[in-house]
Amino acid sequence: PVPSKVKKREETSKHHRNQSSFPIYPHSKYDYEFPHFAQPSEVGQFSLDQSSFGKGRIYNDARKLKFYLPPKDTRRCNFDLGKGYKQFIKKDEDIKERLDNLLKWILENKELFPLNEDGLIESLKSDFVMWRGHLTKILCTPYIKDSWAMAVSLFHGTYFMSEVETEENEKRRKEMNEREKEMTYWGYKFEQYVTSAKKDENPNTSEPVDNHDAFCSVIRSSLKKHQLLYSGEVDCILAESIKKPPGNYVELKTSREWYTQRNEDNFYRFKLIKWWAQSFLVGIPEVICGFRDDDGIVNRLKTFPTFEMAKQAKRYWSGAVAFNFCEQFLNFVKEVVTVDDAKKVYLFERKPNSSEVTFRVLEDPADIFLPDWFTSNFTT
Ligand code: 0WD
Ligand code: CA
Repeated sequence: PVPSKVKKREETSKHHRNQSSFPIYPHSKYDYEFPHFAQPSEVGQFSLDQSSFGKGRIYNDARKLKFYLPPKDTRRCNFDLGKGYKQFIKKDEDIKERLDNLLKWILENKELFPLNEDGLIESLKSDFVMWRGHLTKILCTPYIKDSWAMAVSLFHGTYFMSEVETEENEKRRKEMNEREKEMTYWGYKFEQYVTSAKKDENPNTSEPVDNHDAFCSVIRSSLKKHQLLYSGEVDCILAESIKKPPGNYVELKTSREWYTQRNEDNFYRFKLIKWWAQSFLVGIPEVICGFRDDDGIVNRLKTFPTFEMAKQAKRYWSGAVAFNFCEQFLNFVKEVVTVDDAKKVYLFERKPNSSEVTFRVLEDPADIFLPDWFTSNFTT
């Protein structure tokens, strides 16, 4: 018979070491005390426009940050989100940006990191580097059945994570009909109705919407022992606030008006968790939603304070489960990804509705996402 001590160790290791899959369920596995998550702190800002894509440049400043300028009566707005759709200057989503703009920010801000005599970066002093949106997806995994795939490379002691579009998501994107395409415009048009480049100027809804334009905040935080460096796109800032970023940032959303109790329940169940995770990660205190009808007309705005969302949706999801799942998943990534080599790419995949995250090594050089122009700035 196997001595009980040995058996016990084997059972524990089965769940923690050298496994090719990581479990998502049951929730009870992750239902314990909320893990320590450090107050997100802003360490940089950058802006993007049409010229930032591909080999283009970023602006190491907040030139694309807009001011939040709500209408006088937030219960009767009458915003037509379809206005100007024909003039939409739309990003080509077939071009994959991966981490490029964030890597450009790192190189433009080398002095924030320890350098050697030749000005080469010794270390990023972070375990993980990624977009905020990647962490949002990981956090929501226990409650949202959508597929995702994250590529990971370990380089100079940092795990870089870059999302890869899944087959299902690509299919959904490519098979959008004309109305669905127009609906993706609505969210950007809403931003234009309530923001302005100058705090003393009214929103201008006559100019074309260009979704290449973006303002990104770069954040440092930590989740238990994992140090995190990530960047997220921020919609606007409160003009009159005594708070400093990210405490004065505002996230804008649109959502279909609630016509039935079921509409409202589904909103709290499936949508609010995404909004909560996204804004909580950056420390954005409020999300302002424009409720629209099926013709794309917004009639009212509603503010959702980030710190109340988890309470409001307590019957549907737990922030502790989301964060404990994420913390353990990052442990799993560190166990699996062991070779420090920018050209070695591991893929972590969550298939639609699947109860596990699996991994494999990608062998196609086209999947390498840390470019030579980036890695050549590090000590050897
Ligand atoms: O897979 C991603 N999420 C990637 C995003 C891969 C590579 C690059 N990016 C870019 C985004 O375009 C954005 O400029 O990184 C920047 C920041 O991303 P994030 O803040 O981490 O992304 P996320 O939190 O998912 O989205 C923030 C906003 C969205 O606002 P809503 O209210 O819908 O959550 O960024 C925009 C969008 O306005 N956005 C995009 N816009 C165009 N194409 C995209 C996209 N693929 N993803 C996010
Ligand atoms: Ca938004």
